[in-house]
Amino acid sequence: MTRTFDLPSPLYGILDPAQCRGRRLNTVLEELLGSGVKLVQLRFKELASKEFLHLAIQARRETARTGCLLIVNDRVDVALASGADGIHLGQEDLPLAAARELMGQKIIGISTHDLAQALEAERGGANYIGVGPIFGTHTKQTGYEPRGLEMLRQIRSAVGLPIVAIGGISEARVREVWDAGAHAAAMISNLTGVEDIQGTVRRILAMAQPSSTSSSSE
Ligand code: TZP
Ligand code: MG
Repeated sequence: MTRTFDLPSPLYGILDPAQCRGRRLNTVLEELLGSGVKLVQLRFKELASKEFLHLAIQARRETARTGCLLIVNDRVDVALASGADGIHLGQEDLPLAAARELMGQKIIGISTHDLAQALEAERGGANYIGVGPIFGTHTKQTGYEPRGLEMLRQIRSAVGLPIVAIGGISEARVREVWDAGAHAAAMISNLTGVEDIQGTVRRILAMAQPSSTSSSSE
């Protein structure tokens, strides 16, 4: 299948109000953007639609200023109404084919937890896949045991789509997931929940080697 999209960055920042240590979402987003994050997802599980859209429109404005891609979790309606670049969907969310009808050429990312799901997402025309949880995490009750780096390697060798590893990834372990084949590492608590967000982002981006990011060498 022809690849339609390359991730713009080896770091995928996910903004979840429950993981921001009580800091304002706009403040955390500013810190992410100010330190060079080029791929951000809004993951607002508990927010009313009106508030979600309001924040997504603000985030759209800010991300557009810095050339950062904006992905909305779960809510195709909010993604479209805010002008976001794409949507991220789990296995229980709107099916990929239905989302594609609505999203047109915009980015669709699909969470996957094993090789079969990863291949199905590729066949269905996803633009990238999330793979996880790689390590143990307290941020989400995933219902899955940590998948580990071996599954990441297996999926990387079988699937041509850009791969985003997720689940328990910290600054100390980010290199492991890149080395195992992830084009980007998605981070929530160890990114927006740390004291020094900007320093953390800068160190992670500095660690990224061109050969481990996206498909520039493929
Ligand atoms: N999907 C699989 S694990 C996870 C999601 C949304 C949570 C990852 O959060 P953290 O804090 O980076 O472990
Ligand atoms: Mg979901």
